[in-house]
Amino acid sequence: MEQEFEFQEIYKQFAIDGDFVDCVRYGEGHINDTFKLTVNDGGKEVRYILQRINNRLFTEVDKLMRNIELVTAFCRKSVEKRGGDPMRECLNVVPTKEGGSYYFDGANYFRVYVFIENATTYQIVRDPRDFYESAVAFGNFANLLADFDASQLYEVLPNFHNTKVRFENFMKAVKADAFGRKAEVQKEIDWVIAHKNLCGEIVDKIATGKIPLRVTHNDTKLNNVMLDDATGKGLAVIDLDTVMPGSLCYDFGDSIRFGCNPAAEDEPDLSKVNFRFDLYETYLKGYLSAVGESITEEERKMLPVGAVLMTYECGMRFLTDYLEGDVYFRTHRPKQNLDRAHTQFKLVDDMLSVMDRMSEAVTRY
Ligand code: ADP
Ligand code: GN1
Ligand code: MG
Repeated sequence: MEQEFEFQEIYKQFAIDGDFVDCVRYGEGHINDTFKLTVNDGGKEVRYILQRINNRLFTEVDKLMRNIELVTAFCRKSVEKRGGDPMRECLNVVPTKEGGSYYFDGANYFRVYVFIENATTYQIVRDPRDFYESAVAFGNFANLLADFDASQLYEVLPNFHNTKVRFENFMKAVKADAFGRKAEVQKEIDWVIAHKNLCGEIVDKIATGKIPLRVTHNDTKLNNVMLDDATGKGLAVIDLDTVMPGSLCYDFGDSIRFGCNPAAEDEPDLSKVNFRFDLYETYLKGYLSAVGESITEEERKMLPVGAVLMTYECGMRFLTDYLEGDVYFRTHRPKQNLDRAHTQFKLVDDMLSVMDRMSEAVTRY
């Protein structure tokens, strides 16, 4: 049963003009509770995004929102500089009536964003052009963040893409077997362990300075970029909760993980799940055209590894959550996290079988 919130009371806390019309669940994010809020302002319907921040995960909401204010302010300036529309091309936090960036009702934390109209987020690539445009948008975002002072940002989720730490957490979940699900997924556990060697591929290069740590988005799936309905171009990169130190290879890799699969992330029928190499090339081309000069040779070389690694890590995280009783990623049905893990493992197998071609493609663009 979905939790109900007193939306009429909550919206009043924010600097929003107009009368409450409704507030309904929106989008397909796995972490926050997202709602579309509609108000009537003098006969005109105006929409907002209202989110309950997942404070089980983001325990320091103050610092999280400070990060978001810094990043959105930075983004706004750059959009203004190039003559763009900062109300559509960036996320805009709507303040509370007291001037804060979020509202705490004693139990839950809420924030409001200006609704970006006439733009869409996609769950699956329908048209390669959309995927290309998403690559350009994320590449531009990376390029933009290259000038952002990392020391300003608080690391909200430390070790977010530290795959070695993720593996340790996975093994803890296996050992604890808190929900008695281990026996059922022994084959999957063995698969994860058999691929353990992947874990250090990028983390170790960051540790030795071979790959630079940068300010990155860290959650670059297709449904975290809005495409303009009129032009089809990437309009705004959203979901800025995880903007933190990371690697370009992670951001590139996470987009590939999500977008190069023609089926849903939780598709139970694995015959529908496969790694579409043509879409990989499409994304690679768009990303490299936009990411700018700052990408190093080593980062370029490691882009395909980033794709395998993000997919492996995400599958491991889904399986961890399944073992821990589905407490992290939102689920709508039993075994959804297990289905999600399966799709990721299938994609890793597919990618590993074409690694040479993936690397060769990098040298072409
Ligand atoms: P989560 O962290 O749970 O993934 P998101 O911030 O990505 O939450 O929001 C979930 C979905 O809500 C997005 O995929 C997008 O479709 C929609 N959304 C988020 N922010 C906006 C916005 N400012 N304007 C329009 N739609 C938005
Ligand atoms: C979560 O919030 P959302 O749905 O964009 C998760 C990502 C995973 C993704 C898998 C903060 O992203 O790390 O890759 O699900 N976000 C967080 O779809 O853990
Ligand atoms: Mg999201």
